[in-house]
Amino acid sequence: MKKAVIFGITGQDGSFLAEFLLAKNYEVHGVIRRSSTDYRERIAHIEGHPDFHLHFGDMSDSLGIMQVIAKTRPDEIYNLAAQSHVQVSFDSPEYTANVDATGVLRVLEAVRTCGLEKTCRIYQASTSELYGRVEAVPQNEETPFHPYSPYAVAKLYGFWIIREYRDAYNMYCCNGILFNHESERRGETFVTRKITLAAARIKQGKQEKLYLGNLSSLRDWGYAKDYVECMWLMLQQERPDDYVIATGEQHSVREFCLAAFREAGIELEFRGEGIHEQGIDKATGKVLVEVSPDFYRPTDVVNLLGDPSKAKRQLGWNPAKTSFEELVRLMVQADMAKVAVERAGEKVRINLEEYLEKGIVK
Ligand code: NAP
Ligand code: F7E
Repeated sequence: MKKAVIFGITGQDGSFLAEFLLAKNYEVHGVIRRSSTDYRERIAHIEGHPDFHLHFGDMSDSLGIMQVIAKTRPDEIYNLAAQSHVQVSFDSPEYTANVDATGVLRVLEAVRTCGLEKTCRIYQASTSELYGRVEAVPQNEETPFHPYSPYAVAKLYGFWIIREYRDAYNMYCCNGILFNHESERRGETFVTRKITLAAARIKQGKQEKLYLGNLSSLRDWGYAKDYVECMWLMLQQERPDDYVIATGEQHSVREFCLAAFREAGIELEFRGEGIHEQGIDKATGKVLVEVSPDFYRPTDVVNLLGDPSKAKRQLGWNPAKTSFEELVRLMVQADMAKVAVERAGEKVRINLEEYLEKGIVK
């Protein structure tokens, strides 16, 4: 039985990856940090599984990381832990650097200190944000990086320290350069989930309006559940390497909005420009979407489109498993169901098992 440690187990990707590895008969060890509130809803349904274990640890704490690795002596480590919100990184740049940059180094050094550098394979959650102020479209493994936020600059360190340890110590370390991937478990302040939740709440009369930032920003959005398979595939190859994971299809925030509201039963049309642009309900003439400068970033990444040819060729991965339309549909349907049982002003836990049974969530 293989043993895996997942840093970032409580996040969107961590929860999908844990399910994926348990289905492959791994012993899965997740690292969580202490919090005064319940933040384990994404993994609540697998807690209690005989091969699933949790440990306390924080990416800013070398000793904690070392202890988890020494205790578990894993075959594979997936480092998904990060302060992952780009806008937040402008407000907390030092913390973001500590967790997203130095945190990666702490994991690598812990593996060496425990004498596991010859046996333990490491996956690092790198990101399309590294392309930042893009120098070519589409982006592949050869495209130069131009990070354009404190988050991306921190992740650039993570990318290069993984490469360095691969070369210097011959360790099996890989970077997955993942483009945006979303799901019904996506954090509620990322733009896709913010839109699907708002579409569901507006449709059900529980919200008046949605305020967004740059509607013209372009992203290559995939389904998170499809992407965790690549993380695992990268660690099963003969040699370690870095891979772009993307769908190869691009849409704007505006297009995502139109598709999500349509799925919720509202036909929108956008009128106006820049800060004055509005999304109007065609049936009623009501303004449902407005632009707010609060959601503009000091520097924004606006043209991401990935070329997943290498992952397709070398990992045998299918980037077209879940289409853009299916992704929007599954997110909106999950939020319509969630909002239906939500009382005004109260957040309700998503009962994923129930949703799975009803086929609302794949
Ligand atoms: P997410 O939902 O924000 O999850 C981040 C995880 O990291 C959570 O489990 C969080 O724990 C944990 N974490 C944050 N700070 C930590 C700390 N100081 N110590 C220990 N754990 C900490 O992110 P995601 O969407 O699953 O993304 C997973 C990884 O891929 C991240 O590294 C992200 O930067 C990267 N990435 C994401 C995308 C994407 O589109 N989703 C694309 C490319 C790369 P709490 O629950 O306690 O906050
Ligand atoms: O923004 C624009 C915003 O916050 C996407 C993280 O997982 O993917 C994610 O980072 C775009 C940006 O994701 C709003 O300006 C407009 O251009 O959903 P997001 P992100 O910044 O791309 C990458 C690959 C990661 O690595 C990160 O960890 O949408 N946008 N209006 C908005 N964004 C937000 N959040 N909220 C708005 O109201």
